[in-house]
Amino acid sequence: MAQDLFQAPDYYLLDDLLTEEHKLVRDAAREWVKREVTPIIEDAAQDAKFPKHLLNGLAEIGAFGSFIPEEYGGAGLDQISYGLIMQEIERGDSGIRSTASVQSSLVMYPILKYGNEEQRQKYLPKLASGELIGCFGLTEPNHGSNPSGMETKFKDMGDHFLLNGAKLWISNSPFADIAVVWAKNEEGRIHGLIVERGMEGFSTPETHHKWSLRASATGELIFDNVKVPKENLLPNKSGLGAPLGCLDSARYGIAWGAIGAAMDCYDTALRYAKERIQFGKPIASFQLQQKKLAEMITEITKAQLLTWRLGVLKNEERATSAQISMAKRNNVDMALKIAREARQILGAMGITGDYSIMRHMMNLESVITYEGTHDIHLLITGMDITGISAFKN
Ligand code: TGC
Ligand code: FAD
Repeated sequence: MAQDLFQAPDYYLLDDLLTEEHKLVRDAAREWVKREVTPIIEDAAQDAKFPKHLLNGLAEIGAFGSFIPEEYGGAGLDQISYGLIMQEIERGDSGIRSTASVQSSLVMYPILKYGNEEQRQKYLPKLASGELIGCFGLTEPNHGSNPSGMETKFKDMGDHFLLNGAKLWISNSPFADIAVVWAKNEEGRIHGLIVERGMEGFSTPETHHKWSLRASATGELIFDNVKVPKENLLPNKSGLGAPLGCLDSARYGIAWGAIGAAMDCYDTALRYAKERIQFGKPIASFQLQQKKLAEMITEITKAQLLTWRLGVLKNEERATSAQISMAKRNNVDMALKIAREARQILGAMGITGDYSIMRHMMNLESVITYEGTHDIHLLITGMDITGISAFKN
């Protein structure tokens, strides 16, 4: 991998909208990515290995539960700081951001919001420090976009619950210590349960041969008559709205993260275009290449503005699920298109691991699929503006 010369584009002087704390948090994450992620990420992706040694550093920069109150070990930061951390980590790699956003939004968030005090005290400080790593099990082999149809179920056995079923495509599952699992009770109501590694009948086989998110470990969660203690049920919210509420937090982080991947592709392509000589001139002097670069910085700037505003609304607890959905869809689509164009600017060099672009491009194929596919998010906006659900008969 070439030296990390990243310079973040800020065409509309958006730094002026950030507080000193935002900039400190963002710059610490940026430096950490340059120092720890860039030098190893290409090999990790080529070898399809999650670089576990990064977990401590992620905890140190506040990437695990930045918005979780300090009394539970979190950093107690606002939503814009959370977004900026996700942006910087995904500038390095979407898979590393996945680990951080799953831990923060899909494991710590439900324990904070839907758990009781005992559960918060037991799990949150250890999740914040990285002593425990979590995963989130919603998707099943037969139920991806429509989680309401889930088949994983649990039965009340008096002194414990008996859990049966399977989850697929679960980030961090192969090494996670705990899983927040969504399952139906005997009445068909969805609840969250904390399942711990080591419980009999619980296994987490890894999913291999991915061309995307290769530096992230993805796997299954299999429950074969797992005895889950009753105190592991998240008591404060049930129904599909409970897991979907966690997705709001994660989708928000992804909206920021995708900007990071796009910024890296743009910055790499701009530098390359100014240095690469063809026909006796830098390729940056050709109008077609300038058009590509001009469109990229325009789209990045629009996404930055959209997402900053969303962060303000989120801080004020006024952001709607539909607004978050729009930002996730727009920004990931924008980043994927930029990755494809940037790859072309680098010609043949763009397909190598000497540059980050092809890795970002392949990663973004997962990012545009998980946390709700691009199409599902279009339909969420459609439902919001028409009042008619395309999902219901
Ligand atoms: P619908 O009838 O619309 O809603 C059911 C209940 O949920 C409420 N609700 C929400 N609540 C909070 N936040 C949201 N975003 C919500 N959206 C809906 C809704 O008000 C209702 O509440 P109530 O009280 O009336 O029961 O549900 P539906 O079955 O029609 O489905 C709607 C749809 C398709 C939008 C939803 O199922 C959906 O978003 N599907 C996409 C599935 C998805 O995103 N899966 C992600 C899995 S996790 C993941 O990918 C992690 S990757 C992590 C990484 O590596 O970074
Ligand atoms: P499907 O739902 O089968 O969709 C297939 C296609 O049909 C898509 O193009 C979709 O847009 C389209 N489609 C579906 N329904 C409609 C409709 N009503 N109208 C129009 N088009 C429709 N899940 C977790 O629970 N936890 C995780 O940690 C997690 N991590 C993941 C990591 C990776 C690397 C990946 C790739 C996925 C991960 N997922 C995770 C799963 C992810 O959330 C699902 O893949 C996603 O929700 C889509 O489900 P699906 O793949 O089953 O596609």
